[in-house]
Amino acid sequence: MFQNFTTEYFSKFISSSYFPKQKCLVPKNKHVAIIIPFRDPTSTQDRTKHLKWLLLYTIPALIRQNIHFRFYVINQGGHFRPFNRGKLLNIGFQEAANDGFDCFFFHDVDLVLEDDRNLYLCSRYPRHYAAHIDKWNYKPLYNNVFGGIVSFTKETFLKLNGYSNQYWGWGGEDDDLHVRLREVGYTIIRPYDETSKYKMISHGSDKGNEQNPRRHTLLGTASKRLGSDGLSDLTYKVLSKDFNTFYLNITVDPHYPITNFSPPKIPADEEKQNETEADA
Ligand SMILES: [Mn+2]
Repeated sequence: MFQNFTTEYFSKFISSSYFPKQKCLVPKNKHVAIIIPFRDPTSTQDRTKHLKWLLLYTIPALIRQNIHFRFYVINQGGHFRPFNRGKLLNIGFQEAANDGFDCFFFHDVDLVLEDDRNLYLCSRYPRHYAAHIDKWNYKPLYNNVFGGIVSFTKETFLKLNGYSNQYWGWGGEDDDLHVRLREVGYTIIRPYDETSKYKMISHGSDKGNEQNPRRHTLLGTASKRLGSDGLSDLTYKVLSKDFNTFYLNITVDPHYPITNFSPPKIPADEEKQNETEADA
């Protein structure tokens, strides 16, 4: 899988971060944390393969861009609950900010950049990177689409109070973030079309990440929740932290609220564990 990496590349990754040799030309926001929300419920390890492909293509590109970076893979552990992309990204932000990173990419595992000129850097404005994807003919799926990959400086992400923590299951958290963006006074900025192109690794829908039936209702109150729902009320438990050669793997329990509404269906054998989880 990693046959393209030379020994020199490996030796650069001893602390699972890459530090450029040359003095970086970018004066600030040069410590880039790439945060990947993750869980692999497939028997065929599909999501794990996606992660390897992503790293295989993206790491050499970032090295060529002379960027100091680290991949944070935030793996949803604990009881098998609906996936919560937004909350995992908040957790990744928190962990990476604690480690001193000041530029954050919130990055899906199945999007691979096509062009080295697509620089992984933060500007003072939040940017949406994943508007031009092969699957959608390299056109934004809708006007205000803000999913897939976005970049933020620490200051800006804090202003938005991060993502909402309340979207359990597929959908809505990215549009909620866009509402926050507008509330704070930003508009969507995208890198130049020609270079910011992505391939999406094709996949089916994941078990435990079924469409969240509450997402439209939640979206209706997005601006009201900005101050109270996000980084400010984020709770989670780190279950394990493993420094792999190419990324930091953090497995977390994202504290699924036991008093929750009607969640998307969970397989029956997982349902039995419900009563033990009162630590939310
Ligand atoms: Mn996908």
